[in-house]
Amino acid sequence: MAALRLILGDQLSKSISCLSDYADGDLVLLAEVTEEATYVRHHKKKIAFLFSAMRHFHQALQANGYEVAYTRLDDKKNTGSLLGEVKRALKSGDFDRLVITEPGEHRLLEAMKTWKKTLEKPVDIRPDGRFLCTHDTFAAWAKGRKALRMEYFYRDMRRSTGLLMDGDKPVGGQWNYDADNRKKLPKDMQLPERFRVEPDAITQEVLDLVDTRFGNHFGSLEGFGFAVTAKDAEAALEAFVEDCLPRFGDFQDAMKTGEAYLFHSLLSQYINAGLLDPLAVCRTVEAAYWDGGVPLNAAEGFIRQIIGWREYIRGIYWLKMPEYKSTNYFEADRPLPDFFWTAETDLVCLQEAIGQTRDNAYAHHIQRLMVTGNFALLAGIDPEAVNEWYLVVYADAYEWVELPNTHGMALFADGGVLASKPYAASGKYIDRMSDYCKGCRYSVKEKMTEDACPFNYLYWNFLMEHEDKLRSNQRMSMIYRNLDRMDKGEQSHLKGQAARFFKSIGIER
Ligand code: FAD
Ligand code: DLZ
Repeated sequence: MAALRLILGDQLSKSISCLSDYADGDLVLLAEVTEEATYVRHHKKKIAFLFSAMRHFHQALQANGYEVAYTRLDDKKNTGSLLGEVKRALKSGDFDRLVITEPGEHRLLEAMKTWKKTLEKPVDIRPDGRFLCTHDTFAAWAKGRKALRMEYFYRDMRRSTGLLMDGDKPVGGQWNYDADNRKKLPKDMQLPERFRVEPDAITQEVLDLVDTRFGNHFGSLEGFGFAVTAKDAEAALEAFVEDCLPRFGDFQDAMKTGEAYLFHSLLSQYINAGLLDPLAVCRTVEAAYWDGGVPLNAAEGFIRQIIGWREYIRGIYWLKMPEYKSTNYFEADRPLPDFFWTAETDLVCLQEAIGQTRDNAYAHHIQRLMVTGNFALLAGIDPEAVNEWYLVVYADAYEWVELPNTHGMALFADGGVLASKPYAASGKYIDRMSDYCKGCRYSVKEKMTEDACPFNYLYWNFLMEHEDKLRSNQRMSMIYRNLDRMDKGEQSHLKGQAARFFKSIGIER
Protein backbone atom coordinates (compact mmCIF):
# COMPACT_ATOMS: atom_id res chain seq x y z
CA MET A 1 0.00 0.00 0.00
CA ALA A 2 1.09 3.57 -0.65
CA ALA A 3 1.66 6.64 1.50
CA LEU A 4 0.53 10.22 1.09
CA ARG A 5 3.35 12.55 2.13
CA LEU A 6 2.47 16.14 3.04
CA ILE A 7 5.18 18.80 2.76
CA LEU A 8 4.48 22.20 4.34
CA GLY A 9 5.49 25.54 2.89
CA ASP A 10 8.46 25.85 5.25
CA GLN A 11 9.69 22.27 4.67
CA LEU A 12 11.13 22.71 1.18
CA SER A 13 14.16 20.42 1.58
CA LYS A 14 14.70 17.23 -0.37
CA SER A 15 16.13 15.74 2.84
CA ILE A 16 12.87 16.37 4.75
CA SER A 17 12.08 13.38 6.99
CA CYS A 18 8.62 12.72 5.52
CA LEU A 19 10.29 11.82 2.19
CA SER A 20 13.03 9.57 3.57
CA ASP A 21 11.34 6.27 2.66
CA TYR A 22 9.42 7.45 -0.40
CA ALA A 23 8.58 4.53 -2.68
CA ASP A 24 6.93 4.05 -6.07
CA GLY A 25 3.18 4.53 -5.80
CA ASP A 26 3.47 7.16 -3.04
CA LEU A 27 2.19 10.70 -3.58
CA VAL A 28 3.73 13.90 -2.28
CA LEU A 29 1.33 16.76 -1.54
CA LEU A 30 2.08 20.49 -1.47
CA ALA A 31 -0.86 22.85 -1.01
CA GLU A 32 -1.30 26.61 -1.09
CA VAL A 33 -4.19 27.21 1.31
CA THR A 34 -6.02 30.28 2.56
CA GLU A 35 -5.99 28.96 6.12
CA GLU A 36 -2.19 29.08 6.37
CA ALA A 37 -1.95 32.33 4.43
CA THR A 38 -4.40 34.14 6.69
CA TYR A 39 -4.21 32.72 10.23
CA VAL A 40 -2.27 35.91 10.68
CA ARG A 41 -2.20 38.50 7.92
CA HIS A 42 1.33 37.70 6.76
CA HIS A 43 3.36 40.31 4.91
CA LYS A 44 2.65 40.08 1.17
CA LYS A 45 6.32 39.41 0.40
CA LYS A 46 6.35 36.46 2.81
CA ILE A 47 3.37 34.82 1.11
CA ALA A 48 4.83 35.49 -2.35
CA PHE A 49 8.20 34.05 -1.27
CA LEU A 50 6.64 30.85 0.08
CA PHE A 51 4.20 30.25 -2.75
CA SER A 52 6.88 30.81 -5.38
CA ALA A 53 9.38 28.63 -3.47
CA MET A 54 6.69 25.91 -3.12
CA ARG A 55 5.98 26.00 -6.88
CA HIS A 56 9.69 25.79 -7.70
CA PHE A 57 10.13 22.96 -5.19
CA HIS A 58 7.26 21.11 -6.86
CA GLN A 59 9.18 21.31 -10.15
CA ALA A 60 12.40 20.15 -8.50
CA LEU A 61 10.69 17.13 -6.91
CA GLN A 62 9.10 16.15 -10.23
CA ALA A 63 12.48 16.45 -11.97
CA ASN A 64 13.82 14.04 -9.36
CA GLY A 65 11.14 11.45 -10.12
CA TYR A 66 8.67 12.09 -7.28
CA GLU A 67 4.95 11.89 -7.97
CA VAL A 68 3.55 15.20 -6.68
CA ALA A 69 0.06 16.66 -6.29
CA TYR A 70 0.18 20.44 -6.10
CA THR A 71 -2.77 22.63 -5.08
CA ARG A 72 -2.57 26.21 -6.23
CA LEU A 73 -4.42 28.83 -4.23
CA ASP A 74 -6.71 29.62 -7.17
CA ASP A 75 -7.52 25.98 -8.04
CA LYS A 76 -11.31 25.70 -8.20
CA LYS A 77 -11.38 22.61 -5.99
CA ASN A 78 -9.03 24.03 -3.34
CA THR A 79 -10.76 23.48 0.02
CA GLY A 80 -8.70 26.24 1.67
CA SER A 81 -7.20 24.10 4.44
CA LEU A 82 -4.37 21.61 4.81
CA LEU A 83 -6.71 18.98 6.22
CA GLY A 84 -9.15 19.54 3.36
CA GLU A 85 -6.37 19.11 0.82
CA VAL A 86 -5.11 15.97 2.55
CA LYS A 87 -8.63 14.50 2.44
CA ARG A 88 -8.94 15.36 -1.25
CA ALA A 89 -5.55 13.82 -2.08
CA LEU A 90 -6.34 10.67 -0.07
CA LYS A 91 -9.43 10.16 -2.23
CA SER A 92 -7.32 10.34 -5.40
CA GLY A 93 -5.60 6.98 -4.74
CA ASP A 94 -5.29 3.98 -2.52
CA PHE A 95 -3.29 5.31 0.41
CA ASP A 96 -3.05 3.53 3.73
CA ARG A 97 -1.28 6.26 5.71
CA LEU A 98 -0.30 9.91 5.88
CA VAL A 99 3.33 10.82 6.53
CA ILE A 100 4.23 14.29 7.85
CA THR A 101 7.28 16.03 9.27
CA GLU A 102 6.36 17.82 12.51
CA PRO A 103 5.34 21.42 11.82
CA GLY A 104 7.14 24.43 13.30
CA GLU A 105 4.10 25.77 15.13
CA HIS A 106 2.36 24.33 18.16
CA ARG A 107 -1.16 25.19 16.90
CA LEU A 108 -0.61 23.09 13.76
CA LEU A 109 0.99 20.17 15.59
CA GLU A 110 -1.99 20.01 17.94
CA ALA A 111 -4.35 20.03 14.95
CA MET A 112 -2.36 17.32 13.17
CA LYS A 113 -2.50 15.09 16.24
CA THR A 114 -6.28 14.93 15.73
CA TRP A 115 -6.04 14.00 12.05
CA LYS A 116 -5.62 10.27 12.70
CA LYS A 117 -9.13 10.19 14.17
CA THR A 118 -10.61 12.44 11.50
CA LEU A 119 -9.02 10.59 8.60
CA GLU A 120 -9.41 7.12 10.13
CA LYS A 121 -5.89 6.34 8.96
CA PRO A 122 -2.48 6.18 10.63
CA VAL A 123 -0.71 9.54 10.64
CA ASP A 124 3.05 9.25 11.04
CA ILE A 125 4.39 12.58 12.42
CA ARG A 126 8.18 12.51 12.21
CA PRO A 127 10.87 14.65 13.86
CA ASP A 128 12.26 17.50 11.78
CA GLY A 129 15.84 16.43 11.08
CA ARG A 130 16.81 19.84 9.72
CA PHE A 131 17.55 20.99 13.26
CA LEU A 132 20.77 20.05 15.04
CA CYS A 133 19.31 19.59 18.51
CA THR A 134 16.38 17.23 19.06
CA HIS A 135 13.58 18.03 21.52
CA ASP A 136 14.86 15.25 23.82
CA THR A 137 18.44 16.50 23.75
CA PHE A 138 17.30 20.03 24.59
CA ALA A 139 15.05 18.79 27.38
CA ALA A 140 17.94 16.74 28.81
CA TRP A 141 20.22 19.81 28.64
CA ALA A 142 17.58 21.97 30.38
CA LYS A 143 16.72 19.45 33.08
CA GLY A 144 17.77 20.50 36.56
CA ARG A 145 19.34 23.80 35.43
CA LYS A 146 18.45 26.88 37.43
CA ALA A 147 18.85 29.12 34.39
CA LEU A 148 18.65 28.18 30.72
CA ARG A 149 21.34 30.46 29.35
CA MET A 150 22.19 30.28 25.66
CA GLU A 151 25.95 30.51 26.20
CA TYR A 152 26.25 27.08 27.87
CA PHE A 153 23.95 25.45 25.34
CA TYR A 154 26.05 26.99 22.56
CA ARG A 155 29.28 25.52 23.94
CA ASP A 156 27.70 22.05 23.86
CA MET A 157 26.62 22.66 20.26
CA ARG A 158 30.17 23.68 19.32
CA ARG A 159 31.45 20.46 20.87
CA SER A 160 28.83 18.27 19.20
CA THR A 161 29.23 19.79 15.72
CA GLY A 162 33.00 20.30 16.00
CA LEU A 163 32.55 23.75 14.43
CA LEU A 164 35.50 26.09 15.14
CA MET A 165 36.99 23.58 17.55
CA ASP A 166 40.62 22.77 18.20
CA GLY A 167 40.28 19.36 19.81
CA ASP A 168 38.06 20.00 22.82
CA LYS A 169 38.98 23.72 22.98
CA PRO A 170 37.40 26.60 21.04
CA VAL A 171 39.55 27.92 18.20
CA GLY A 172 41.28 31.12 19.38
CA GLY A 173 40.86 30.19 23.05
CA GLN A 174 37.51 31.94 23.60
CA TRP A 175 34.02 30.57 23.02
CA ASN A 176 32.42 33.92 22.31
CA TYR A 177 33.71 37.10 20.63
CA ASP A 178 30.51 39.11 21.13
CA ALA A 179 32.39 41.95 22.82
CA ASP A 180 34.20 42.57 19.48
CA ASN A 181 30.92 42.80 17.58
CA ARG A 182 29.59 46.17 18.67
CA LYS A 183 31.22 48.77 16.45
CA LYS A 184 29.37 51.78 15.13
CA LEU A 185 29.49 52.05 11.33
CA PRO A 186 32.08 54.62 10.17
CA LYS A 187 30.43 57.47 8.24
CA ASP A 188 32.14 56.80 4.91
CA MET A 189 32.01 53.00 4.99
CA GLN A 190 31.14 51.50 1.60
CA LEU A 191 28.28 48.99 1.85
CA PRO A 192 28.07 46.03 -0.54
CA GLU A 193 25.40 45.67 -3.25
CA ARG A 194 23.06 42.93 -2.12
CA PHE A 195 22.32 39.74 -4.00
CA ARG A 196 18.89 39.65 -5.58
CA VAL A 197 17.05 37.44 -8.04
CA GLU A 198 14.85 38.92 -10.74
CA PRO A 199 11.37 37.33 -10.59
CA ASP A 200 10.92 34.61 -13.23
CA ALA A 201 7.55 33.79 -14.82
CA ILE A 202 6.49 31.61 -11.86
CA THR A 203 7.34 34.30 -9.31
CA GLN A 204 5.65 36.97 -11.43
CA GLU A 205 2.46 34.91 -11.55
CA VAL A 206 2.59 34.48 -7.77
CA LEU A 207 3.18 38.21 -7.24
CA ASP A 208 0.04 38.96 -9.26
CA LEU A 209 -1.93 36.37 -7.29
CA VAL A 210 -0.79 37.74 -3.93
CA ASP A 211 -1.51 41.30 -5.00
CA THR A 212 -5.06 40.30 -5.94
CA ARG A 213 -5.86 37.93 -3.08
CA PHE A 214 -3.96 39.51 -0.19
CA GLY A 215 -4.03 43.17 -1.17
CA ASN A 216 -5.20 44.13 2.34
CA HIS A 217 -2.24 42.44 4.07
CA PHE A 218 0.66 44.45 5.46
CA GLY A 219 3.66 45.32 3.33
CA SER A 220 4.77 46.06 -0.18
CA LEU A 221 5.48 43.62 -3.02
CA GLU A 222 7.61 46.17 -4.84
CA GLY A 223 11.20 45.19 -5.61
CA PHE A 224 10.66 41.50 -4.79
CA GLY A 225 14.11 39.94 -5.24
CA PHE A 226 14.19 36.89 -2.97
CA ALA A 227 15.70 33.62 -4.04
CA VAL A 228 12.97 31.00 -4.42
CA THR A 229 15.06 27.91 -5.21
CA ALA A 230 17.75 26.07 -3.27
CA LYS A 231 20.22 26.89 -6.05
CA ASP A 232 19.62 30.63 -5.80
CA ALA A 233 19.64 30.50 -2.00
CA GLU A 234 23.10 28.86 -2.27
CA ALA A 235 24.14 31.74 -4.51
CA ALA A 236 22.85 34.18 -1.86
CA LEU A 237 25.00 32.38 0.73
CA GLU A 238 28.07 32.58 -1.51
CA ALA A 239 27.49 36.29 -2.11
CA PHE A 240 27.16 36.87 1.65
CA VAL A 241 30.39 35.01 2.42
CA GLU A 242 32.28 36.90 -0.28
CA ASP A 243 30.89 40.42 0.22
CA CYS A 244 29.70 40.69 3.83
CA LEU A 245 31.01 38.00 6.16
CA PRO A 246 34.42 39.58 6.83
CA ARG A 247 32.67 42.64 8.34
CA PHE A 248 29.62 40.82 9.74
CA GLY A 249 31.14 40.54 13.22
CA ASP A 250 32.34 44.09 13.69
CA PHE A 251 29.11 45.76 12.62
CA GLN A 252 26.55 43.19 13.72
CA ASP A 253 24.83 45.65 16.08
CA ALA A 254 25.15 48.79 13.95
CA MET A 255 22.25 50.70 12.34
CA LYS A 256 22.31 53.36 9.64
CA THR A 257 19.64 55.60 8.18
CA GLY A 258 18.50 54.42 4.74
CA GLU A 259 20.46 51.15 4.98
CA ALA A 260 18.40 48.08 5.79
CA TYR A 261 20.98 45.33 5.44
CA LEU A 262 24.54 46.45 6.30
CA PHE A 263 26.59 43.21 6.49
CA HIS A 264 23.81 40.87 7.62
CA SER A 265 23.33 37.60 5.77
CA LEU A 266 19.60 37.89 4.87
CA LEU A 267 19.55 34.10 4.97
CA SER A 268 17.05 33.39 7.78
CA GLN A 269 14.04 33.05 5.50
CA TYR A 270 15.89 30.56 3.29
CA ILE A 271 17.09 28.49 6.23
CA ASN A 272 13.68 28.54 7.91
CA ALA A 273 11.85 27.50 4.73
CA GLY A 274 14.30 24.67 4.02
CA LEU A 275 16.12 26.13 1.01
CA LEU A 276 19.39 26.13 2.96
CA ASP A 277 20.62 23.61 5.49
CA PRO A 278 21.80 25.35 8.70
CA LEU A 279 24.75 23.03 9.34
CA ALA A 280 25.93 23.29 5.72
CA VAL A 281 25.71 27.10 5.99
CA CYS A 282 27.89 27.00 9.12
CA ARG A 283 30.40 24.66 7.46
CA THR A 284 30.67 27.09 4.52
CA VAL A 285 31.35 29.95 6.93
CA GLU A 286 33.87 27.89 8.89
CA ALA A 287 35.67 26.96 5.64
CA ALA A 288 35.87 30.67 4.72
CA TYR A 289 37.53 31.30 8.09
CA TRP A 290 40.10 28.51 7.59
CA ASP A 291 40.83 29.85 4.08
CA GLY A 292 41.78 33.22 5.63
CA GLY A 293 40.24 36.60 4.92
CA VAL A 294 37.40 36.13 7.43
CA PRO A 295 38.24 37.18 10.99
CA LEU A 296 37.40 34.85 13.86
CA ASN A 297 34.94 37.31 15.47
CA ALA A 298 32.94 37.27 12.22
CA ALA A 299 32.91 33.49 11.71
CA GLU A 300 32.29 32.73 15.38
CA GLY A 301 29.64 35.47 15.64
CA PHE A 302 27.75 34.08 12.65
CA ILE A 303 28.01 30.42 13.65
CA ARG A 304 26.85 31.32 17.19
CA GLN A 305 23.67 32.84 15.75
CA ILE A 306 22.80 29.59 14.01
CA ILE A 307 23.95 26.69 16.18
CA GLY A 308 23.56 28.76 19.33
CA TRP A 309 20.67 31.19 19.20
CA ARG A 310 18.57 29.55 16.50
CA GLU A 311 18.67 26.06 18.04
CA TYR A 312 18.32 27.39 21.60
CA ILE A 313 15.27 29.47 20.65
CA ARG A 314 13.61 26.43 19.10
CA GLY A 315 14.46 24.35 22.15
CA ILE A 316 12.82 26.88 24.47
CA TYR A 317 9.70 27.04 22.27
CA TRP A 318 9.01 23.31 22.34
CA LEU A 319 10.06 22.94 25.97
CA LYS A 320 7.75 25.69 27.22
CA MET A 321 4.73 25.75 24.90
CA PRO A 322 1.79 26.17 25.19
CA GLU A 323 1.97 27.90 28.63
CA TYR A 324 4.84 30.09 27.44
CA LYS A 325 2.68 32.14 25.12
CA SER A 326 0.21 33.27 27.77
CA THR A 327 2.69 34.59 30.33
CA ASN A 328 2.76 38.36 30.83
CA TYR A 329 5.34 39.15 33.51
CA PHE A 330 4.85 42.93 33.48
CA GLU A 331 1.07 42.69 32.94
CA ALA A 332 1.54 44.86 29.89
CA ASP A 333 -1.79 45.76 28.32
CA ARG A 334 -1.49 48.81 26.07
CA PRO A 335 -2.60 48.38 22.43
CA LEU A 336 -0.06 48.39 19.62
CA PRO A 337 0.28 51.97 18.34
CA ASP A 338 -0.97 52.53 14.79
CA PHE A 339 2.46 53.59 13.62
CA PHE A 340 3.62 49.96 13.81
CA TRP A 341 1.52 49.52 10.66
CA THR A 342 2.14 52.88 8.99
CA ALA A 343 5.65 53.91 10.07
CA GLU A 344 4.17 57.38 10.60
CA THR A 345 6.02 58.61 13.68
CA ASP A 346 8.50 61.38 14.33
CA LEU A 347 11.01 59.01 15.87
CA VAL A 348 13.53 58.32 13.10
CA CYS A 349 14.66 54.99 14.57
CA LEU A 350 11.08 53.65 14.52
CA GLN A 351 10.38 55.18 11.11
CA GLU A 352 13.43 53.39 9.72
CA ALA A 353 12.87 50.01 11.36
CA ILE A 354 9.14 49.89 10.58
CA GLY A 355 9.40 51.45 7.12
CA GLN A 356 12.09 48.95 6.10
CA THR A 357 9.99 46.13 7.56
CA ARG A 358 7.02 47.22 5.45
CA ASP A 359 9.13 47.51 2.30
CA ASN A 360 11.39 44.47 2.68
CA ALA A 361 9.68 42.06 5.14
CA TYR A 362 13.06 42.34 6.86
CA ALA A 363 14.75 44.23 9.66
CA HIS A 364 17.97 43.10 11.25
CA HIS A 365 18.29 41.75 14.75
CA ILE A 366 19.18 44.97 16.55
CA GLN A 367 16.35 46.86 14.89
CA ARG A 368 13.92 44.10 15.96
CA LEU A 369 15.31 43.92 19.50
CA MET A 370 16.48 47.40 20.42
CA VAL A 371 14.18 49.63 18.37
CA THR A 372 10.70 48.11 17.88
CA GLY A 373 11.10 45.49 20.63
CA ASN A 374 12.57 47.92 23.12
CA PHE A 375 9.81 50.43 22.38
CA ALA A 376 7.10 47.79 22.92
CA LEU A 377 8.75 46.73 26.20
CA LEU A 378 9.13 50.26 27.57
CA ALA A 379 5.63 51.28 26.45
CA GLY A 380 4.01 48.21 28.04
CA ILE A 381 2.36 46.95 24.87
CA ASP A 382 0.30 43.77 25.28
CA PRO A 383 2.63 40.83 24.39
CA GLU A 384 -0.12 39.14 22.39
CA ALA A 385 -0.34 42.13 20.03
CA VAL A 386 3.44 42.43 19.77
CA ASN A 387 3.91 38.71 19.12
CA GLU A 388 1.32 38.81 16.39
CA TRP A 389 2.94 41.86 14.77
CA TYR A 390 6.32 40.12 14.59
CA LEU A 391 4.71 36.98 13.16
CA VAL A 392 2.99 39.04 10.48
CA VAL A 393 5.73 41.32 9.30
CA TYR A 394 8.89 39.27 8.63
CA ALA A 395 9.53 36.86 5.78
CA ASP A 396 11.39 34.55 8.18
CA ALA A 397 8.65 34.44 10.84
CA TYR A 398 7.22 31.16 12.14
CA GLU A 399 6.07 30.88 15.70
CA TRP A 400 8.83 28.49 16.85
CA VAL A 401 11.43 31.20 16.20
CA GLU A 402 9.39 34.39 16.41
CA LEU A 403 7.76 33.78 19.79
CA PRO A 404 10.74 33.19 22.11
CA ASN A 405 12.60 36.05 20.42
CA THR A 406 9.69 38.45 20.90
CA HIS A 407 7.96 37.24 24.04
CA GLY A 408 11.15 36.21 25.85
CA MET A 409 14.05 38.21 24.47
CA ALA A 410 12.43 41.52 23.52
CA LEU A 411 9.54 41.76 26.01
CA PHE A 412 10.74 39.68 29.00
CA ALA A 413 7.11 38.57 29.17
CA ASP A 414 8.31 35.10 30.24
CA GLY A 415 9.80 36.63 33.41
CA GLY A 416 13.35 35.59 32.59
CA VAL A 417 13.23 32.09 31.08
CA LEU A 418 15.35 33.31 28.21
CA ALA A 419 17.10 36.47 29.35
CA SER A 420 18.66 37.29 32.70
CA LYS A 421 17.33 40.85 32.56
CA PRO A 422 15.10 42.88 30.22
CA TYR A 423 16.82 44.35 27.16
CA ALA A 424 15.47 47.77 28.17
CA ALA A 425 17.49 50.73 26.95
CA SER A 426 17.20 54.48 26.69
CA GLY A 427 17.85 56.48 23.52
CA LYS A 428 21.55 56.49 24.41
CA TYR A 429 21.94 52.90 23.15
CA ILE A 430 20.28 53.72 19.82
CA ASP A 431 22.46 56.81 19.48
CA ARG A 432 25.61 54.80 20.21
CA MET A 433 24.84 52.16 17.58
CA SER A 434 23.32 54.33 14.81
CA ASP A 435 23.10 57.71 13.14
CA TYR A 436 19.31 57.82 13.60
CA CYS A 437 19.28 60.39 16.38
CA LYS A 438 21.14 63.01 14.31
CA GLY A 439 18.19 63.34 11.92
CA CYS A 440 15.49 63.10 14.58
CA ARG A 441 13.36 65.99 15.81
CA TYR A 442 13.70 64.69 19.36
CA SER A 443 16.86 65.27 21.35
CA VAL A 444 18.55 62.11 22.58
CA LYS A 445 20.56 64.16 25.07
CA GLU A 446 17.41 65.29 26.89
CA LYS A 447 15.05 63.40 29.14
CA MET A 448 13.07 66.13 30.87
CA THR A 449 12.04 68.61 28.18
CA GLU A 450 9.23 68.57 25.62
CA ASP A 451 11.80 67.75 22.94
CA ALA A 452 13.39 64.88 24.86
CA CYS A 453 13.74 61.54 23.11
CA PRO A 454 10.71 59.45 24.20
CA PHE A 455 12.96 56.41 24.71
CA ASN A 456 14.64 58.33 27.56
CA TYR A 457 11.62 59.09 29.71
CA LEU A 458 9.90 55.82 28.76
CA TYR A 459 12.99 54.01 30.02
CA TRP A 460 12.91 55.65 33.45
CA ASN A 461 9.14 55.33 33.61
CA PHE A 462 9.47 51.58 32.90
CA LEU A 463 12.05 51.17 35.68
CA MET A 464 9.84 53.00 38.17
CA GLU A 465 6.69 51.16 37.13
CA HIS A 466 8.30 47.72 37.54
CA GLU A 467 10.60 48.42 40.45
CA ASP A 468 8.99 45.66 42.52
CA LYS A 469 9.97 43.09 39.89
CA LEU A 470 13.35 44.44 38.82
CA ARG A 471 15.16 46.11 41.70
CA SER A 472 16.24 42.80 43.23
CA ASN A 473 17.82 41.68 39.93
CA GLN A 474 21.56 42.01 40.54
CA ARG A 475 22.19 42.97 36.92
CA MET A 476 19.87 45.98 37.36
CA SER A 477 21.36 47.29 40.60
CA MET A 478 23.53 49.99 39.02
CA ILE A 479 20.56 51.29 37.02
CA TYR A 480 18.44 51.55 40.17
CA ARG A 481 21.28 53.36 41.92
CA ASN A 482 21.08 55.95 39.11
CA LEU A 483 17.34 56.20 39.57
CA ASP A 484 17.83 56.71 43.32
CA ARG A 485 20.02 59.72 42.56
CA MET A 486 17.03 61.52 41.02
CA ASP A 487 14.83 63.48 43.39
CA LYS A 488 11.09 62.75 43.68
CA GLY A 489 10.25 65.83 41.59
CA GLU A 490 12.38 64.60 38.69
CA GLN A 491 10.92 61.12 38.95
CA SER A 492 7.37 62.39 38.87
CA HIS A 493 8.18 64.71 35.94
CA LEU A 494 9.47 61.69 33.96
CA LYS A 495 6.28 59.77 34.74
CA GLY A 496 4.27 62.78 33.54
CA GLN A 497 6.28 62.94 30.31
CA ALA A 498 5.59 59.25 29.65
CA ALA A 499 1.85 59.66 30.35
CA ARG A 500 1.67 62.64 27.98
CA PHE A 501 3.47 60.70 25.27
CA PHE A 502 1.17 57.66 25.61
CA LYS A 503 -1.79 59.99 25.22
CA SER A 504 -0.28 61.64 22.17
CA ILE A 505 -0.01 58.27 20.39
CA GLY A 506 -3.44 57.07 21.54
CA ILE A 507 -2.37 54.32 23.95
CA GLU A 508 -3.07 55.88 27.34
CA ARG A 509 -4.66 53.62 29.99
P1 FAD B 1 22.04 37.48 10.47
O1 FAD B 1 22.22 38.65 11.36
O2 FAD B 1 22.85 37.42 9.25
O3 FAD B 1 22.28 36.18 11.37
C1 FAD B 1 22.61 34.92 10.80
C2 FAD B 1 21.56 33.88 11.07
O4 FAD B 1 21.52 33.55 12.44
C3 FAD B 1 20.15 34.26 10.71
O5 FAD B 1 19.90 34.07 9.34
C4 FAD B 1 19.32 33.33 11.59
O6 FAD B 1 19.13 32.09 10.97
C5 FAD B 1 20.21 33.12 12.80
N1 FAD B 1 19.79 33.94 13.94
C6 FAD B 1 20.37 35.07 14.39
N2 FAD B 1 19.81 35.47 15.54
C7 FAD B 1 18.82 34.60 15.79
C8 FAD B 1 17.86 34.49 16.84
N3 FAD B 1 17.82 35.36 17.85
N4 FAD B 1 16.97 33.49 16.77
C9 FAD B 1 17.01 32.60 15.76
N5 FAD B 1 17.90 32.64 14.76
C10 FAD B 1 18.80 33.63 14.78
N6 FAD B 1 14.46 35.19 13.39
C11 FAD B 1 13.75 34.42 12.55
O7 FAD B 1 14.32 33.62 11.81
N7 FAD B 1 12.40 34.51 12.50
C12 FAD B 1 11.71 35.38 13.28
O8 FAD B 1 10.49 35.43 13.22
C13 FAD B 1 12.45 36.21 14.17
N8 FAD B 1 11.81 37.10 14.97
C14 FAD B 1 12.55 37.88 15.82
C15 FAD B 1 11.87 38.76 16.66
C16 FAD B 1 12.59 39.56 17.54
C17 FAD B 1 11.86 40.48 18.47
C18 FAD B 1 13.98 39.45 17.59
C19 FAD B 1 14.76 40.27 18.55
C20 FAD B 1 14.66 38.58 16.77
C21 FAD B 1 13.95 37.78 15.88
N9 FAD B 1 14.61 36.87 15.03
C22 FAD B 1 13.86 36.08 14.19
C23 FAD B 1 16.05 36.67 15.11
C24 FAD B 1 16.89 37.54 14.16
O9 FAD B 1 16.54 38.88 14.33
C25 FAD B 1 16.74 37.11 12.71
O10 FAD B 1 17.02 35.74 12.58
C26 FAD B 1 17.71 37.87 11.81
O11 FAD B 1 17.51 39.25 11.95
C27 FAD B 1 17.52 37.45 10.36
O12 FAD B 1 18.31 38.22 9.51
P2 FAD B 1 19.65 37.66 8.86
O13 FAD B 1 19.36 36.39 8.15
O14 FAD B 1 20.23 38.77 8.05
O15 FAD B 1 20.50 37.33 10.13
C1 DLZ C 1 3.37 30.67 6.11
C2 DLZ C 1 2.65 29.79 5.14
C3 DLZ C 1 1.81 30.35 4.20
C4 DLZ C 1 1.65 31.81 4.04
N1 DLZ C 1 1.10 29.58 3.35
C5 DLZ C 1 1.25 28.24 3.39
C6 DLZ C 1 0.51 27.39 2.53
O1 DLZ C 1 -0.32 27.83 1.75
N2 DLZ C 1 0.72 26.06 2.60
C7 DLZ C 1 1.60 25.51 3.48
O2 DLZ C 1 1.78 24.29 3.49
N3 DLZ C 1 2.29 26.30 4.33
C8 DLZ C 1 2.14 27.63 4.31
N4 DLZ C 1 2.81 28.43 5.18
C9 DLZ C 1 3.73 27.79 6.16
C10 DLZ C 1 2.94 27.22 7.35
O3 DLZ C 1 2.20 28.25 7.95
C11 DLZ C 1 3.97 26.58 8.31
O4 DLZ C 1 4.30 25.34 7.80
C12 DLZ C 1 3.42 26.43 9.70
O5 DLZ C 1 3.18 27.68 10.27
C13 DLZ C 1 4.40 25.63 10.58
O6 DLZ C 1 5.63 26.28 10.69
